[in-house]
Amino acid sequence: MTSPSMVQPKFLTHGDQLGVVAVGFSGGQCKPGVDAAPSALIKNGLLKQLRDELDYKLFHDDTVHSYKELIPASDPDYRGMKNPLAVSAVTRKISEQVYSQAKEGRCVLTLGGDHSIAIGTISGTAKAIRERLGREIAVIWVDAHTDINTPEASDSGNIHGMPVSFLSGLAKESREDIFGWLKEEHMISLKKLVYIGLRDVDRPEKKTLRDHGIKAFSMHDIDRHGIGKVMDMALAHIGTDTPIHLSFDVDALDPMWAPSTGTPVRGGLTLREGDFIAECVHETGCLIAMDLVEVNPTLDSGLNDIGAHETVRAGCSLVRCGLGESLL
Ligand SMILES: [Mn+2]
Repeated sequence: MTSPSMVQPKFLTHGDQLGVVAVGFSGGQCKPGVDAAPSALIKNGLLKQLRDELDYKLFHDDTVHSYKELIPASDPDYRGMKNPLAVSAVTRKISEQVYSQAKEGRCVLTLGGDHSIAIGTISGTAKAIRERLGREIAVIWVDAHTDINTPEASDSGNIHGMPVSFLSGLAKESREDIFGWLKEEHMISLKKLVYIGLRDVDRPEKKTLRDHGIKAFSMHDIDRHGIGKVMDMALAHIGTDTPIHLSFDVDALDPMWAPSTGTPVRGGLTLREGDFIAECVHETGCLIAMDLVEVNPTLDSGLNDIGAHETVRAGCSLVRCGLGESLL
């Protein structure tokens, strides 16, 4: 049983409203199937639960967007990036979709899709909150990876490993059709970024974390302090007076709980630790948007789709916790 949240949202004018953007896009990496996640999550009852159990009024166009019309016939590598035109065009469109929901003063849930889509979601909320409240947003990035590679530093060229570098201005590009559309109003500050759950960080990314003093809690920190203390420290870093965008990559969870994802890494969060992170962010009253990404229901550990089903269930649970479900 669940009941509507008692938490008063600090930065939303319509706490009972939820904008939903369903993004069936997988072009930020090479494995097909992550585009099937929104439908799988919705089929598993997620939106119905948010409406019927958590009492949200949903603002959703009842469409899982594939953005086919934005994908060019030819999309050669550029600065080592794969599908640069497609990912840029799609994330630009997502940015507008999320912005148009966030500017109404409602919370925005985006169901991905691979993590490249965060270029769209976070730029959209950053712009809307600047316009509405004159504030910068904080980002809590829950992930096994930092996704902060620059195009030149990336081994794979997959843009789902680069969103934070474009959002923060670490990676720059003047071509309008390859992320040059990202302007000051879309950007975030590395000072207001917090990572949780890290355990597979590339060498150049480690240097970036150190050079910029980025707040990051790896699995080592969670082992040392416990997730309760880590959340206290993470939220203390952001402060109680800052709107929070929660970008949750399901691969932060251990593959035991979420095996069906493109880049699983052992030694991750339990489902309860993941839910706890989302619950804590909700309790702040500062949440203005949440992404759930990298659920890939077509990748499975083998036994009768159990892995895919469990991953979808885990994703639904994370979202419900972020949006106010509590155990008691
Ligand atoms: Mn990620």
